[in-house]
Amino acid sequence: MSILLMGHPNVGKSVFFNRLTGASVTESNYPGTTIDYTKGYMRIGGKSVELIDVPGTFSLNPKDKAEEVAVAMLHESKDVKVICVIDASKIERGLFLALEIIEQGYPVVIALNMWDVARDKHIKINIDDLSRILGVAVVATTAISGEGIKDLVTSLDDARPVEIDNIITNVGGST
Ligand SMILES: Nc1nc2c(ncn2[C@@H]2O[C@H](COP(=O)(O)OP(=O)(O)OP(=O)(O)O)[C@@H](O)[C@H]2O)c(=O)[nH]1
Ligand SMILES: [Mg+2]
Repeated sequence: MSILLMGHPNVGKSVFFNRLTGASVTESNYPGTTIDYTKGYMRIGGKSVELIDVPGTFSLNPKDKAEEVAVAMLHESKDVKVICVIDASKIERGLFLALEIIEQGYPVVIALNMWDVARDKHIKINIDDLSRILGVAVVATTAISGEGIKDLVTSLDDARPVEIDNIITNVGGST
């Protein structure tokens, strides 16, 4: 199994990666490109699992080479779970990507990162509602301080594919 760190550019994916991985980290070129990515190992429940710091992408509809690599890495990985890192202070932009990844059937957990920034800006996000509607774990994180990282890792265990129809039903409210 591999865990992919995915999200927009500059949301904190590499800070997560550095916190989660140990010593044996390798940087590689994606085959046939000049795009770099980093791979290492993290521990989940005593097991060592591959973690990949995927190049930043705004959507699964690639607009440049780095985004093409990000999407290819997602599609080529077998038995994968995705940590979708979102800038909590610009949440609606990041949610679009998270929904795309969920819609393609990948098990996802969402890190609402930059939680310190969102807090300073008095941005209010109802995490429980968001998690209930999407059917995935949503964890507030501040990657630079480590806040929320442990909960995020714990939540990976239970990550499962979600039917997009269920999300649509949840958004519409119960009838
Ligand atoms: N305030 C705050 N800053 C953060 C947090 N997480 C990351 N940063 C900072 O945000 C900047 C971007 O972090 P990176 O980890 O490089 O972001 P990235 O998603 O890997 O960016 P790309 O590799 O360019 O896609 C750095 O200056 C980090 O120190 C956070 O939770 N709070
Ligand atoms: Mg990075």
